[in-house]
Amino acid sequence: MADQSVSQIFSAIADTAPAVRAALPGRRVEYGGENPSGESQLAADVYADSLFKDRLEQVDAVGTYFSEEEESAVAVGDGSLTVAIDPLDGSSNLKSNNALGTIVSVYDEPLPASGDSLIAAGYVLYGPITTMVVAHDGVVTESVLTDGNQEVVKDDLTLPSEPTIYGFGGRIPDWTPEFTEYAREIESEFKLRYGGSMVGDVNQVLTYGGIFSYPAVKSAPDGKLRTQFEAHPMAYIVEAAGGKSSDGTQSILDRTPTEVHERTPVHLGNDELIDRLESSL
Ligand code: AFP
Repeated sequence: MADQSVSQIFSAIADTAPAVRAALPGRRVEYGGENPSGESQLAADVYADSLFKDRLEQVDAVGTYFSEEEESAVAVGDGSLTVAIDPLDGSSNLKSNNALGTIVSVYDEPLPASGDSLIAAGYVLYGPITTMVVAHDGVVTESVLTDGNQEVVKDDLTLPSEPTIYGFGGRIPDWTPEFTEYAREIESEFKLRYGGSMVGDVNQVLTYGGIFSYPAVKSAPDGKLRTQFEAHPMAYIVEAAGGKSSDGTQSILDRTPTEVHERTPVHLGNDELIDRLESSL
């Protein structure tokens, strides 16, 4: 039953993603509003949110839709599942025409909820091609999405065992001394890949092996990224692909936020690099 529900949810995401992508060129302008995290919204953020909500409303298993762009949950049906979504993550990349994505979490509890309540998570990457990565039951699959078509290209995606890249967010002067020291070591061993969109940056880690961090910074001790909408789902995916996640001390999936738009430091990647990070912080 859960398998069928998860597959219906991600079919709905795959069906909607081409329309979201097609709408981007005309929606690079500011919408005039702010999301609940205080960030200004682009017309594309608001439009993507409405497209996903309308489509997920048609999936029987979904009872609640909770978007990063909205203050509170929206009841969309009688189903027992909650879909949390960041409809357009990295939307500031739209101005410079760089990668962006959609992040989707499927919880079997109302939010705020612990990462243990996730039953699936996935993302769409709007890169040169549109791909969708979905984690469920410990298996990660990658598909290529073209209009109306979903072609699985990897049916058991795992993190490469020899990591080669890293991507760290936040301004270097804002990093803590402990994270700065860790970063200096990592910089001497691996190649920098950072694009400012979590989906694009984590996708690179899944492709090449390595580590993505958006650490606690002096001005924002809880980091920048949202637990329910960004950190939990990406941690779920990376752990299902054989890697590790950490908020600096524990798996991100062990975190239960007290409010839905709460933030957390995020570290995702190969086991050895996350272990080293936790002993450095
Ligand atoms: P936007 O959606 O405002 O572009 O933010 C994207 C994001 O939440 C996440 O996708 C990135 O990893 C992170 O912020 C990038 O933050 P910096 O701009 O500080 O590098």
